[in-house]
Amino acid sequence: MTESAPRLADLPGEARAALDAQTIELPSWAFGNSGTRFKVFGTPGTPRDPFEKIADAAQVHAHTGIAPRVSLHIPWDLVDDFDALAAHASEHGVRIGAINSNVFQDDDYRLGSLCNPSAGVRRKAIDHHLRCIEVMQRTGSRDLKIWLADGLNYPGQDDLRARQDRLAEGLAEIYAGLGAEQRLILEYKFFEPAFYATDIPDWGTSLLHCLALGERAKVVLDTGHHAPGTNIEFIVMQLVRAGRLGAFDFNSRFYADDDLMAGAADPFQLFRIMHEIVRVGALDPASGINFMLDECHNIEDKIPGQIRSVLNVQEATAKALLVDREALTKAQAAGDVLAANGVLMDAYNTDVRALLDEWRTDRGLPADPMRTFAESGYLARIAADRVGGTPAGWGA
Ligand code: LRH
Ligand code: MN
Ligand code: MN
Repeated sequence: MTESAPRLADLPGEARAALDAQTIELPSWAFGNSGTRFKVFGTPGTPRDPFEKIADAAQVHAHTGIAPRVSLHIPWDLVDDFDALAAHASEHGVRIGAINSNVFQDDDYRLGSLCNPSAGVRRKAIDHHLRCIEVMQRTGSRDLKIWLADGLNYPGQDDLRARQDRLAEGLAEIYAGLGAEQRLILEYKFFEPAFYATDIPDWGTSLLHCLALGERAKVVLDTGHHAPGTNIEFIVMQLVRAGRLGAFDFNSRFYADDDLMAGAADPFQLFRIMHEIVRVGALDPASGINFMLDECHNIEDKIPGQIRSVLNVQEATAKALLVDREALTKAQAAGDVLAANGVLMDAYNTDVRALLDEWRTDRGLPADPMRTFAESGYLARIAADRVGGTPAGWGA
């Protein structure tokens, strides 16, 4: 059945409220230069420091109205004065979100960080996390986000089990350093940079460590961190069910951890994920799930790349909010396979763009954020203004 595109007024009040409550957090590193191991293509006007990254991120929020926070990565975003950075964010209408600890770029971490066989290197990695917690106090951040590049390239290289024990010990010390309102969110990834065994390869391992740590330890699901064909919405459902889904890192992938714009490779998957979220009302910030992007824009302009990603997540959400839950439950209870599937597909195939244009104009935002940003001249302005200094890059 084809129906004309719904308008905002067609959304039930509850769905409208859910849409209004949605926020998406942007990664500071998406605004710096990035690339592959073959080439990093620079963009004129690339931010030279975290202050400029935040100014760019604020453009995304100004045009979409749903991206009010920026995650930092430490030490990539190390500054002398984090109070000043937080104040700068608020002057630009955004605030600082999760603090990502980076323990994968020093030579010391060749054999890992929290899992390293050397007690001295483990100490250094733990201390770095404790310093990240100090940054969180300054910036008012709730989440300490941990992703470790720890792993092995060859069987026998180190003891798999001993590494888990070291990991548990290190995480416990970090968790104990958190403030009462702060959380530790632990990301998994099945491979890369290690190729034989990763120390936190999957949601089960992350969840086991979180369960051992305590209530304020939750799992981060990065949509690019699974083997091809993995049913990600199943993992979402299971973690939400356990009350342990702390955050998403949204991005798209065709092959490995491609970090492309969310919703670009597989918008249907994004819809299925958002359906599991909407189904249990977990879009509400009170549910404690931080919806973040984790992306790199290797060849496209970064700010519009982030705008497009945010819009894609919002579109998938609006479609999930349009699922006729009553009809779905009825079809499922009757064992009507095709009708149940049809209910989901009807929602997915609905064009929600006009509805969301209306949602924006209602709030005094541009109906077409991509166009309005392109016409704003901001990119030309930063290209002219930001001369001199070193452009920030992934890993800089
Ligand atoms: C690892 C990862 C993790 C890092 C980010 C830069 O692949 O997804 O979240 O912090 O990339
Ligand atoms: Mn990630
Ligand atoms: Mn990743």
